[in-house]
Amino acid sequence: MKNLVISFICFLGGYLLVTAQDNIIINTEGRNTVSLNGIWHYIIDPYETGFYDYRFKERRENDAGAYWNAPVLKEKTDWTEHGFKDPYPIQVPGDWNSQDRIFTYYEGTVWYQRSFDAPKVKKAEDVYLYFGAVNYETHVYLNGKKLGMHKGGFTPFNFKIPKELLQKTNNNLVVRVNNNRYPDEIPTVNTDWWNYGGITRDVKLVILPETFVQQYHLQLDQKQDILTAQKKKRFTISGWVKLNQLVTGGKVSVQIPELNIYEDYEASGDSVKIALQAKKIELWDTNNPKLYEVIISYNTDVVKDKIGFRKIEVYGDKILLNGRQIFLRGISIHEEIAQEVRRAHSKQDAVKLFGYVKELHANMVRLAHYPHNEYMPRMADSLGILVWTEIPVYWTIDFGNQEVYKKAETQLKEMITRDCNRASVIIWSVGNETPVSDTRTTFMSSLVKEAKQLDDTRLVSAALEVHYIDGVNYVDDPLGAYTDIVSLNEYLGWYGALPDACKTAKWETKYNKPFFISETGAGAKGGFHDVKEMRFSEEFQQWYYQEQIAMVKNNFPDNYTGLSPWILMDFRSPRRNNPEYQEGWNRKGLIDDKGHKKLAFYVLQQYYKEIEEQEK
Ligand code: GCB
Repeated sequence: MKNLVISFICFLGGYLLVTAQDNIIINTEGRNTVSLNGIWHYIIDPYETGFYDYRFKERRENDAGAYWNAPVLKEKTDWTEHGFKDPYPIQVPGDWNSQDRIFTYYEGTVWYQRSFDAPKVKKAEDVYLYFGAVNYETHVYLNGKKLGMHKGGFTPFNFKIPKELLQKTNNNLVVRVNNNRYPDEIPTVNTDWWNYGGITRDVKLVILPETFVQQYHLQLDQKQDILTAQKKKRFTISGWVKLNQLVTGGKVSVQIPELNIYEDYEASGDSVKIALQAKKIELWDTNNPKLYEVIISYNTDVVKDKIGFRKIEVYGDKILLNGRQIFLRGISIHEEIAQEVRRAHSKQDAVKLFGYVKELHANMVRLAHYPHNEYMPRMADSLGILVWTEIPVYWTIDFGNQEVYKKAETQLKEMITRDCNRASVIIWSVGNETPVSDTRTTFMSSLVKEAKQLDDTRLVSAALEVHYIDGVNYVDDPLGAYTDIVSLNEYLGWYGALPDACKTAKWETKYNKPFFISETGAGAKGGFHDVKEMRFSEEFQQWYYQEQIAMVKNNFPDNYTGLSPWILMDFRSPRRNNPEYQEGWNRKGLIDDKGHKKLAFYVLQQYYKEIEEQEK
């Protein structure tokens, strides 16, 4: 037994234990929960009347006009100007835009309400209220009291419900959601995707002992040489377990029964450093996504997870998975079910999206441009699909603003905290197509450093842009000096030239690092056929993919390590208003909004099959 006792304020081999998002409860699926999904009620509140009084001052907690307070009407003469009732039902989880025509273009405040009965708890247990994600700003009230607020549309958050606040029955839960866009938020005002508002992911009560295992990070130790570990049959799994509060004793234990690991640690402070030895580990790989049951406990609190162990690293200009060079056959995905014009949020949605990914013979997905729901990386874990996941630092963020940096950093920490045990996640991306300037490079490189400090078991990247210099497509963005992989979005043949420009294009990168195409794509309206020169025809898109693939095969730098074309499916975008071909959709999907596969799908599929064959 090892007794590694550490205080809660120190760094652990590169892991920063104290973060702004220290209170996120991870792996809620492995917990005792009560779902609050289902039908809620809503009020659309464009003037924010429920929040501000007639002088536009924030309402006091007990103000009867505040929408978090349920109206109490005793006499006939009593009156109210708000209330949550049928016929104003809204489905949670779910974006509001897709639920009723009155919401289609709505951006602003919507109040959500539902009531619930207290779950059965033991005396020494607490109830937490957990949200998978709400876009964008959320204020949460229970029985007239504010539990807290959160900003950021794609990451989880939770609040402890004070014991004295929880009633046996009929607890009145009210959530104010606002999805207005602001220049100093993340993302900012301008995006090429739909700003779906609402409680877009699962909501649940999580029942936990007073002291519980809140977060943990267990991965193969990045410092060990994986081939030596395999040869010598000596692997180290390292990381940490964090409790929700400071303790002065008690036992943290980590068990991986299949590996015969049963280790106890004496707890002190709120964190324990973990180092486990194993003789033989079946490594998690794309063709063998082995997951082990891991049981972590503190005294009576027990949480189970399924974790894969693998090593991802960069060696020169190659990416190695478990010491073996890999080529990323990727595809970019937005969190959307195009056929239903809505955000994706469920396990079934993940099954659907990954079904297409598998059909394409891809081994990697870029989850663009924000952290997707947790079902996605979990499913990727079980299918052996590698994942790039990203924070919505997109285009022209207010890079000079420290407050904005803090918001980006918070989202980065929340993303890493939630997904740091997913073997499939190999790349944290700190942003997309940010315009080069010193201020921006300071901002972005600080995020890269932060990501590395929080987690050294993955690679860090960002999607960069290309510059044309003397007839050469040159990737020299100074941010490339900081990232592990130099990733590039390029649209040669769509924006600017025609696809056959690929034949003579010259490509160079300043960096001797893996060179990855994080985006390439062309628009086509599904079912529209014409000659290949006709923009928006399926034939044009097919031609584009043929030329791009020929280019990367024959005419690309040697450090080319893969691609994640733009994009699996057509997706909604307010920026795409060609009345014939787009109608509010970005049409670069390989699959259209009816689920119909366009010709280009098969071109990419063929390329991926060929690579797969060669790798056998
Ligand atoms: C890009 C962006 C992506 C857009 C895409 C496009 O470079 O990263 O968000 O949707 O181009 O279709 O132009």
